[in-house]
Amino acid sequence: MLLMSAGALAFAPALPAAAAARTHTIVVDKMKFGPAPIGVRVGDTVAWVNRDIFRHTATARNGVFDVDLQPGATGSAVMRAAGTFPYACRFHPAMTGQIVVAA
Ligand SMILES: [Cu+2]
Repeated sequence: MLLMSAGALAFAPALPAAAAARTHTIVVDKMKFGPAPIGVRVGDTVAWVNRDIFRHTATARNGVFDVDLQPGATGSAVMRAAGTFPYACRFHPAMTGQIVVAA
């Protein structure tokens, strides 16, 4: 209970009437994309932080984003449309993820 009210207070100033664009971070580690971010909206940025020693990409299946991720680097893409966007790494097809973007 105490924890929930503290959280609500902390979040209150971050949610203005017209939500400002935000950046959502996905960590790439041990050949896996981290969990899909929650609450992505059109205009938000998704950033992938590659903690692996391998080069990866975050490549949307429909081509709306294709982010090159050098080892240790961060790459990002702005979500320009609403929808569900499955993506994968071009070098490691078993690495998959999904971004859900709300209008
Ligand atoms: Cu990869």
